[in-house]
Amino acid sequence: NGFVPGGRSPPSLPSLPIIGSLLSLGTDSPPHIFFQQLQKKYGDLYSLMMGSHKVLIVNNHHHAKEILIKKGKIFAGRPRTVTTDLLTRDGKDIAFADYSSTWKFHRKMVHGALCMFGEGSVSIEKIICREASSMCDMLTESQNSAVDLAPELTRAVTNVVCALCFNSSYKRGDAEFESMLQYSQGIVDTVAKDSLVDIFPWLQIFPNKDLKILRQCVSIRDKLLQKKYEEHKVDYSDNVQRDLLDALLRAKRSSENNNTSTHDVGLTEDHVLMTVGDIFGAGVETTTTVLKWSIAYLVHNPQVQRKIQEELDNKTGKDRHPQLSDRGNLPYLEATIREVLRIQPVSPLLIPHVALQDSSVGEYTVQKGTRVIINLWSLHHDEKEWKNPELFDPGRFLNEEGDGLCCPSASYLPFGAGVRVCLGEALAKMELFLFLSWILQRFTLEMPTGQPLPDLQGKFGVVLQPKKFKVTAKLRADWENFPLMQHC
Ligand code: HEM
Ligand code: PLO
Repeated sequence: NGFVPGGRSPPSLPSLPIIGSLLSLGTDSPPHIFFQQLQKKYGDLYSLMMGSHKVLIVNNHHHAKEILIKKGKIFAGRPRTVTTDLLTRDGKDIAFADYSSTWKFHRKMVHGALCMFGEGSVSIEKIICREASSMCDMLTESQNSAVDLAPELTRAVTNVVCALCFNSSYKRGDAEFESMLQYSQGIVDTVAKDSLVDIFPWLQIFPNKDLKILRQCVSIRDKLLQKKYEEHKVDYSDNVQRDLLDALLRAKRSSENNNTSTHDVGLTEDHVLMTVGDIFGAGVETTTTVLKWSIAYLVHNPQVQRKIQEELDNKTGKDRHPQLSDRGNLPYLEATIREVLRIQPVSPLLIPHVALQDSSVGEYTVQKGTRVIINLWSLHHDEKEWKNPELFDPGRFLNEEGDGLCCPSASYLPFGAGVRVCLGEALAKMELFLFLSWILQRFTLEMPTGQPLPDLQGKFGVVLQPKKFKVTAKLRADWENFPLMQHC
């Protein structure tokens, strides 16, 4: 298991509860930057105490890969925290569930259901294109005025994942969608903060206000999930599988009938609800965040936008919409997506891992129960690995000829790696490619006159979100007379 008897412990910060309070009270630096700065003093692998927990902070890719890949199973645990327990009914989901046979079963099932969609009659590609088309119509309507694209981007992304999870979609202005926007933001703002800051009731480090917001938001989310669940139960049939919820219902039924393969994983109604809640939540918040960051960087870098448009004009042309089979022909757009995921990783500290047994990292011993935080921000901004890491430069992902993709450094893990790797990587990449190519084929995104450029400092939370900003979408020359609504 890699345990080195008598080995050394990693450098440790003085055990100060102050670290916890520094993080919670928001020093000038958010946690991922603060942990990156601590490297100067303690090296790139160090430990610290957060309340009663020992936490190992990992800032380089060799150690990160040793943990996630080579010793993936040893470090596959998740900590239990008050906030994630509230969100997931004590870890009955995938992302915040500890390593167990139920977790393994859920992962396999969801993975299977996501793969199956690629082949079904209503393919994921068709669903994404339908949403991209409706989003482009909206952009045409609000042309030349300053708009916050976030709600429409979120609706488009939500509808893709809604089709996958619940076989349904939301129209503009739908009340249920509006309430989803609100509760989801409330959850993103408050959940999992306590995996960094232990709750010391006596110090009031974790604000009770946050817990109150989280409770309210989770309760609204739960009502929505319950409603979808009841609706599905009514017209469920063993013979048709409409979506992920049907797949989960089927698995639950066969586990109840003591079917050999599933009876020991104990699928309860809570498990079904929490797992579909995970995929719905992850499906919406991550992809939307990356689209918002992409737009922020595109308006900061009009030359990048022009280059993507040139590539689109040359390779896809103007008489048809982009499709997934164009992906190989549009390396500059792919490189731009990779660069956005590098410079603003959605999940800058991943989700904390836990050592399930005594083990080691590099030359250091790690005790069972240690929490491990992989600082993806440090990996993606490592000066030894990336030239001018703070510079937004999609070109770094292109080969010398500029006509193919390359990966200039191994210090790049936007979706994590190993047994806990992101389940939605393929889906997210399809969505990012199609939404961005559809928008940029027709529109140029610009700053409204007199408005400041978007702030490129992210808001730290369970996902690293950009602050709100408005842009104008201008139809490109030749598109004014193009017949609208050519669905793919
Ligand atoms: C986990 C990134 C989109 C579902 C993760 C992790 C990262 C990540 C870094 C944590 C890995 C770890 O803790 O080691 C991203 C990025 C996305 C994205 C950058 C978009 C660009 C999605 C989508 C879905 C999804 C669209 C759902 C369809 C999940 C799930 C987990 C996860 C279920 C938990 C896996 C586990 O703990 O076993 N993702 N994700 N993600 N992601 Fe994603
Ligand atoms: C987003 C808000 C939702 O209301 C609930 C939810 C469920 C799953 C979470 C997701 C939130 C945030 C992003 C997470 C995802 C599981 C995996 C993903 C943490 C909290 C990432 C990026 O790791």
